[in-house]
Formats: sequence, C-alpha cells, structure tokens
Amino acid sequence: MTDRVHPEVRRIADDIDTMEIRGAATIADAAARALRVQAIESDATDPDVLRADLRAAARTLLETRPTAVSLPNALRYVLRGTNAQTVEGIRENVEAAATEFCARLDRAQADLGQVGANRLRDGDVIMTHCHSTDALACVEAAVEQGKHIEAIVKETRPRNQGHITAKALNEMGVPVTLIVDSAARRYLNDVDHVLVGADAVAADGSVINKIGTSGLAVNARDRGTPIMVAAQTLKLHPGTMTGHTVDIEMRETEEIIDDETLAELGNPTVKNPAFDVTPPRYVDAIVTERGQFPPESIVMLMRELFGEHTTEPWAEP
Ligand code: RUB
Repeated sequence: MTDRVHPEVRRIADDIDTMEIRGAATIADAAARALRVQAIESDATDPDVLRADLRAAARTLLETRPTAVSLPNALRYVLRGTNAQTVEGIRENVEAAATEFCARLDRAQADLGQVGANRLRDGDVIMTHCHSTDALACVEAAVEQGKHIEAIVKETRPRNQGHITAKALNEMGVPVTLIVDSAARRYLNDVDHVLVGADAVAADGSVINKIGTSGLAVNARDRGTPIMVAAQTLKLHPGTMTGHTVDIEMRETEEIIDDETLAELGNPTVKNPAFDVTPPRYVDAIVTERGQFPPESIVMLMRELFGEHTTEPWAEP
C-alpha cells in the first residue's frame, strides 16, 4: 500500500475542506473520529509504521482548514497515546483517547451552555452571527431553564450559515427574525446580547470567528449591547502564548460571485476571508465550560490547560 492514509480519513478531510463538515467543534469531533479509524484499520504490524500512519493521517486532516484551532487541539489530544511499545497498545490508546475526546467535547458544550444560560434573562433578545453549536448550547440551556428567548439571526454571507442557526433555534421553540448582515446595526437597539462562537481565542483575549463578527462587536459596543462569546476551552489557541498568530483562511472567489458576472464587472479582484479578529476590548465575556472569563484573563486558563509549550505530534521525527 503506497497511500497509507485510510480512505475514510481522506473522505473526512475532504468533507472538512468542502465544508460538508464545518464549525470548530464539529470539525474537532470528526478529526478525532478519523484518527480512531486510522488506528483501528491500519494494517501496520510495526509500531513505528502505525505511528507514521497516524502522523500522516493527522497531517491530511490538518491541511484542510487553517483557522479553527480545535482541529490541531483534537489531533494533539488523540495522538498523545502513540508512544506505546506495541501496535495493539497504540491502537487501544488512540481509540480510548478519541472516544474520551468526543465525550469531553459534548460534556464541555453542555456545561458551557449552563454558564451562558445564566447570563440570559427571561424575555431577552439575542443577535447571532454564523452558526455556532457552543452559542446554541447557551440558548438551549436557557430555554430548558424556562426562559423565553427571541433571536435576530444574521444570514451570514457568503455561505448563509445563519440559515442553519435559524432552523436550530426554531426547533428549540425560539422565535427567529432573519436579517441580512448589513441590517445588524439597525436592529441592535432591540437586542439584549450579541451571542457568537469562536474558531480560536488568542492569548490576549482576541476572538477569531466568522468574518463579520468584529464589525458586529464594534457596532454592539457603540450601542452598549453586551457581547458574549461561547467558546469551550478546545478553542483556546496555545501557540498564541508564544507569539504565533492565527492564520485567517482565504476562500474561493466562487463563493461570492460566478465567473460570468465577474467578467461583466471587468474582473475586479475579489477577496473572501472566512474569519476576522475581534479585539478583547469589544468582548464582554468568554463563556467556557470552566466558567466565564473577561477576555483579558483567558491567558491564565490557557497556561493552566496547556502549560508553556505545545507539541506537534504529527511532525516527522
Ligand atoms: C463557523 C464559525 C463558528 C465557529 C464556532 O465557520 O465561525 O462560529 O466555528 O462554531 P465555518 P462551534 O462555517 O466557516 O466553519 O461553536 O460549533 O464550534
């Protein structure tokens, strides 16, 4: 076998790349499951070969989308058991770590949902951007607490992830008003909380999330509307503690405009960044499964969870 990366891993990587699988938590869950498949299905009989297979699978997954730090964080978690002496030992460790990782992810989301729900009052109106399962967990918990919540949902161009949010909120029984992105400021006066998720949180408390989040946050601050970021600790970016920056994904022009229309316009340059950075001064609280944090203090939690150093277990030794 020349290509030792399992076809199922390649399929999952492809689905992440094409955004069939999307959203930071969901990507992390899929990546952990992919490594589990690689460990179980690999025909390696030598532990070093299995380790190399797992590293190659991890790199394949890592090459898909660069911004959501939940992806490398998931790979790091699952690959920590690969120094066992036998093929069976590595397999068992990776399988157990992947299963534990996915269970922790679900638990973390439920726990942060409770924290976020405590910030919401009965009768509150929230405004959302994109589709975040962490953010929705807060609303779901608030509804379960018996609170009446209403939502103004930004459609979130170019891929309209707001539609997914609208559907999910509707299924929770939350009345939804859908608006175009540029109407956000117009409706902020009617909103008690802006509630968004995160793809990564940097050591200085900056929040990296779907393009448009930072503009929304600046407008919300101007209107005096609190901005809550729901981000389980999986979204904390350990590399930013040592000066690394978060890579912002640039996506295809075709997501915004087709070639024919582009030609009619005289072929202007098109830019399609998928994410932006919201500075900490525009964020009121980052809600995690470990409680809520002012963005400036998130680095304390990062140090506790990751220490000072991060490893890259997918790198060739
Ligand atoms: C998704 C996005 C979400 C975060 C958090 O972007 O920006 O707000 O990933 O999501 P894309 P979750 O659609 O480009 O992946 O809370 O589900 O992890």
